Amino acid sequence: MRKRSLRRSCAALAAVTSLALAVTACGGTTKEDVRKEGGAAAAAGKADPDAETKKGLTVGFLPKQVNNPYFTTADKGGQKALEELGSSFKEVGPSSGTDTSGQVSYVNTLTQQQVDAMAVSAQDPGALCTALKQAMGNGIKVVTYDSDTRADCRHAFVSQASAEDLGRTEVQLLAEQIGFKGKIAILSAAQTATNQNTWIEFMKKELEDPKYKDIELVKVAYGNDDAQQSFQQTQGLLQEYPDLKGIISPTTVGIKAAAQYLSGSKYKGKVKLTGLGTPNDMRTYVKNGTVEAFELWDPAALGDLAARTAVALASGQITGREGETFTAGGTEYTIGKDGVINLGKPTVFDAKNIDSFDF
Ligand code: RAM
Repeated sequence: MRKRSLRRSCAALAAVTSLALAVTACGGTTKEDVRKEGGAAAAAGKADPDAETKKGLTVGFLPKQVNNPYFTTADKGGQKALEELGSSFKEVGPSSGTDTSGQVSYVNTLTQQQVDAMAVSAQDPGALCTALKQAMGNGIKVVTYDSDTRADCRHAFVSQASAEDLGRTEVQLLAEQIGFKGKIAILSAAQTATNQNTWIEFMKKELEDPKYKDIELVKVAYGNDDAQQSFQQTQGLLQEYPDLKGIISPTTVGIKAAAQYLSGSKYKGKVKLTGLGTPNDMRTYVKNGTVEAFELWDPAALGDLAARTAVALASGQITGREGETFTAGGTEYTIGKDGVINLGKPTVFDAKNIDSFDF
């Protein structure tokens, strides 16, 4: 109780003074320390790797979109981990992948409910920052997973895989399928999505290699993680570029809708499609010859690691600083630059292995 009321008075102080001043008064960290040591992690004090894992915590999950099967699977992974650790799970979130103000309201709701930690997949790198900083000012640990915010707006980011690997390998997959020649397009999610935009930057970097000199990226379209819009955007791409050779869709909603469009059109098997999809969504299209290969990580494992990271932060075992280590589900993870924790390597799915996966 005392801790809660201290938190509240510190939060109130943060509201009337500058946050940095309030942090100094409440936690002994100066603005200068925060700047030097890397933002949110520095403000969180010192890690004690031997601290006991706390039980009875509440962790709120806030995905980009609640009615997206990818997040349903991811967040179930988080729920299972929290149950195992003796803590509670809750989930809130918008139904549209482009509702940043909705996400802000949900952050504020979780803060008002005084959760111990929140795991957020951000629709936009900056839009949630004020709300997340207020949450952190109230002692709430903030983990981003799947799609990051700016590094100073959270304690740690649980990343599905190296963003560079993901971006580059999607180009490599498509280039092989189209014989390193022809026009290609990208069908992305929301225009502001941190994760997709980072991957697209790396796709463009990969395309700078002279071996791709005969490939031309003609357009990046946005389907907003909405099935209908993604379907229509695919149709639009083929209308605008009838000689298109391939599409990369780095979103589970986008790739499924694009596959659906292609498989019912004269472009089936001719226009190649790859990107990030779930095996269960894509099985039909691999089997009917629309799609050769695509990739993804295990979304449930991502949610699991996000939950365990949130609990490690709330238990004081880590603060999010580079070099700190913690054990999650029997594996040791080291926090990298800017508080990034990598889940591992993605899997490439094709006709040979797709039936061994069920998610
Ligand atoms: C969609 C979302 C999510 C992304 C996956 C690949 O479900 O945009 O953020 O990680 O696709």
